[in-house]
Amino acid sequence: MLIRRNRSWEIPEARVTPEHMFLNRRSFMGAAAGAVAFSAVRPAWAAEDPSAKLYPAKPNPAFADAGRPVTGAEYTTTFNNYYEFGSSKRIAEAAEKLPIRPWAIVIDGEVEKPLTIGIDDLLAKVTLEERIYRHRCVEAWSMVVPWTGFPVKSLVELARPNSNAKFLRFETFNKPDVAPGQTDGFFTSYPWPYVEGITLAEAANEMPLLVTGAYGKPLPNSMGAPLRLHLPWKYGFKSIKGIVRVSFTAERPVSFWETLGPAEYGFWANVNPEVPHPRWSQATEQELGSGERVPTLLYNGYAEQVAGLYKDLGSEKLFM
Ligand SMILES: Nc1nc2c(c(=O)[nH]1)N[C@H]1C(S)=C(S)[C@@H](COP(=O)(O)O)O[C@H]1N2
Ligand SMILES: [Mo]
Repeated sequence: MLIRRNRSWEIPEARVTPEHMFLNRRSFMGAAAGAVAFSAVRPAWAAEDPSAKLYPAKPNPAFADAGRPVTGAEYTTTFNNYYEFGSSKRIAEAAEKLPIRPWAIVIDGEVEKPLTIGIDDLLAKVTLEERIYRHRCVEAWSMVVPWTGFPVKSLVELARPNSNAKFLRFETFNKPDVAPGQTDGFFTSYPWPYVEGITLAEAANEMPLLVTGAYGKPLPNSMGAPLRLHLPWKYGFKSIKGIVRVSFTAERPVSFWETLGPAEYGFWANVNPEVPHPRWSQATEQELGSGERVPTLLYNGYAEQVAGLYKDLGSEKLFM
């Protein structure tokens, strides 16, 4: 994402391609070429993962059809936003350097008892299911992915928040030794680690998913292994990857992109085709893979499931 805050924060043009220019046919073909490189790095994708036996998980029939065709894994696993590994979309190989075992997740803040739990112990306490969800990046590209994961609701039950808890704050790893984006020149000034947040009311909704797999296998590193969030009705930057900490808070968390560009990226970030980004329209989106341009839907098509969460919040900036 390109940030326009003030001169000193602007990314030099040579370092990042504005996303709407990036998404031409040629770059989609490039993604397919990237897939070849990806499988060379990890020949038996995820076969050696200790959680491999949990896959494929049972499909949840309520989310078996996203209304659009599933995007090929050769595209979605090699065309990514993961700034920890660089600002280009070709981070899959760099992301392979992130060790995903052992992997501990801290659950703390306004909870009865803070705890630290290993990813495989966490997986033993929840029930994995598959849900096919649309994903709409704020940069106006989109994809459809069969995710495997468990409802955020299950994590809330496990954490037992106290009555002060109003928000969930998610945090990504901070590992400059393996993440070039956290090491390299310009980007070291970014407010690492990547942080995102949702309200406790949003967390109680059926839609938010903590994702551990995709396409019937453990999640590849490029997509945020071993644990990422997916919020299909919000712009993609809310769907934080590489989670190491979930804190229950009384105060609204300030996210990574909100810190960098508060005029462009807000807390709510619900998808709305009628509310343009300050620098481009959000009316349509380009499908990863097919390259087709399709209309963007209110709440990314999930209004029935989530619109009720916002009925008393009319004064908030719900769509940025
Ligand atoms: N930690 C972290 N999480 C992140 C990002 C990131 O740069 N770092 N990018 C976000 C953005 S802008 C999008 S669109 C999605 C992309 O997910 P994908 O690469 O699996 O398609 O991840 C989100 N989660
Ligand atoms: Mo995004």
